Amino acid sequence: MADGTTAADIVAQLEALEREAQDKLAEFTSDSDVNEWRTAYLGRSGKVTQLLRGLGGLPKEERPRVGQLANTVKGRLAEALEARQAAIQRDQLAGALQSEALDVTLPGEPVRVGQLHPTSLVLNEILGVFERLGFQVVEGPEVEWDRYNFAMLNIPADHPARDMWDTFYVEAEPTKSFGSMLLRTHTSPVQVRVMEDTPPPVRVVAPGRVYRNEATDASHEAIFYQVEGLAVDERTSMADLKGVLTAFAHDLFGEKTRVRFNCSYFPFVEPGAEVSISCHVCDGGGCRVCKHTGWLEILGCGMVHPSVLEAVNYDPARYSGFAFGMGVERIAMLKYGIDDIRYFYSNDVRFLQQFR
Ligand code: FA5
Repeated sequence: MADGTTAADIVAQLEALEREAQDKLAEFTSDSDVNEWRTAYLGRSGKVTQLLRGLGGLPKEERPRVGQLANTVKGRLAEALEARQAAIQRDQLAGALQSEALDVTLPGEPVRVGQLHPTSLVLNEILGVFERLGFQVVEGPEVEWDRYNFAMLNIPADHPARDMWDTFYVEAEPTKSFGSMLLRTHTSPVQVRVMEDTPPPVRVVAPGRVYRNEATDASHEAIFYQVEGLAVDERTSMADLKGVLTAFAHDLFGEKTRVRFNCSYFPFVEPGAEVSISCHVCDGGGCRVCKHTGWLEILGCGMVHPSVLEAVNYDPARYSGFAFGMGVERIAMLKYGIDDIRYFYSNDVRFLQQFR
């Protein structure tokens, strides 16, 4: 050979190269190290290839043997590379499994479960009492016609009683028979809708949201809930009204609760009354909650006015009925001892979570 390199030299170099390559490979722990190694030893201009270039200088008969050995070395290095890559992947997986290990026996994060709003809780309770007394639950629209909210309830246009229920009007063309469109101020229009659609006898309760153009304070909201009640039949009397509302008060506030009926005025009933219950805080003795009267007002009621019966084509000579309307939040305030109605809709979860 021109530079004096013999086949034995090349074989020795090949063996040294293999040892060096195997030693380095064994130390690698990452894919990027391995890739560099592949280029350095097995790549096109890698060390093994360079060594093989020297083959050309060997005598012809020695070249196949040395060439074969070189290929064997190349093959072994390729195998070692594969084995190392597999080992690296195994190690990485084992590491990940350990660091991301999940203890399935640990208690989980509690899921936050919602709950019913105090208004819904009390509303359900109120409806439950009346359902047991044989009343059916019905609903009416919140956006209502003047005809149902006022006119058919014996409150004609310009009647001063309208001042009691100032509301928000909807921009819609008033019609001759239905008048303007507005947000209902009470659930009483549902009385009219039910009687228009159903021949007597009727016995219904109508829950729902009502609206008033009203400055809010501790006992007044501009949007709140009412439950309306209506019972019409032959010979329905004030005694039935008193019996039903007394049973209701006893069911909701306890048997010991005393119930008081005071004269009051609503254009759609005659006679009209306001119902109060004995204060559950002081048991009627007088305290801050009942403003030292011993009584708490819960609703308005009365015997359905004959003009209302006539307006829905019920014969007032044959049929009579009673009606009542209560504020749901006010009842919830009494039941739970809440002293400001504005807590209900201020979205304070700390307040809402107290009621189940
Ligand atoms: C009425 O709304 C009549 N429709 C009730 C009625 C029905 C009388 C059937 C006769 C026959 P009043 O405006 O008083 O009446 O309201 C009834 C109840 O709603 C009140 O007793 C009170 O509990 C509640 N309420 C009234 N205004 C508010 C308000 N701004 N915020 C919260 N609750 C209210």
